Order: sequence, then structure tokens, then C-alpha cells
Amino acid sequence: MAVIINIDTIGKKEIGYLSFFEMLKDFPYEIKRIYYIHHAPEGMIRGFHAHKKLKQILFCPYGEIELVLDNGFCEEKILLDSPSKAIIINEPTWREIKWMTKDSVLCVAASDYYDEEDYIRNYKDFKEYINRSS
Ligand code: T46
Repeated sequence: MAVIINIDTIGKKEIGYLSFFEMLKDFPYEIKRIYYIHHAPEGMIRGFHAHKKLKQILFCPYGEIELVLDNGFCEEKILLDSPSKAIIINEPTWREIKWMTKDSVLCVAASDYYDEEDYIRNYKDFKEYINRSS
């Protein structure tokens, strides 16, 4: 459902690490928007929506964030627990995103500008949308 990728990381513990990914190589879309969610309290759950067309790469450079992803047929849990781990969400996927540790940071690079029309914010509507398009 989601594709887990390893973000190239260079460095060592004495000097720190540098992680990077490249548009159209590691993330197979043009990136039009970057946003990040920070200072969320431990235990916070955000999301509760899906996107119709938007593709995103999500990574957690600091802390631990759990994603519960549902493509309308099956559910998968992914823990973003390393700055070198990212996931790409390519298809309409219901997502619930939990802050496992305080001050974890979720960074997202998205294939398009913000558009509320692309969101499905009701689970029943999401299931109907999936059934109509499959
Ligand atoms: C997603 C997860 C991982 C904007 O005005 N511009 C933006 O680029 C974004 C992303 C949001 N907003 C507004 C829309 C809402 O009024 O910021 C407010 C909070 O957004 P939302 O409730 O959608 O936040 P999350 O954390 O539930 O979801 C966000 C993204 O919206 C979503 O695309 O996949 O992070």
C-alpha cells in the first residue's frame, strides 16, 4: 500500500548525520509543497482523512510517529522511528497519525499545492469513493 524507502544518510556519531532525498529520483513526482507538523503532544492523533489525487512522502527527522494506513481494503501500521525512513503514499489512503513521543516532527513533501477539495474527511465517504473507483 505505502512504499517504505530508505533516505540516503551520510555521517557518523562523532559529527552527526545528513540525510537527503531527490525529487524525481527517490520521490517520483515533482514536489510543489513542503509542510511539517511539530510541537504536537505525545499521544496526539491527527489525520482522519484521505486524499483523492495528492501523492506525498512522509518522514520523521526527530522522534517517533505511527501511521495507520487504510486503502479501503486492508490496514497497515508503519512506525516512522528513524530519520532515514520515509514512506510514499501514492493512492487514496485513509490515514491516522499518532505522536508516540512528545515533540516528534512529521515532514511531508507533496506533489501539489494545498487544496481542501482533494481531501475526503469522512470515513464513510472514503469507502464510497474507493468502491466507486475500483
Ligand atoms: C496529511 C497529513 C500527514 C493549510 O492551510 N495548508 C497546508 O498545506 C496544509 C497541509 C494544511 N492547511 C490547513 C488545513 C487545516 O485548516 O491547516 C489546518 C490543519 O490541517 P489538517 O487538519 O489537514 O492537518 P493534519 O495533520 O490532520 O493533516 C496534514 C495534512 O493536511 C494532510 O495532507 O496527509 O498532515
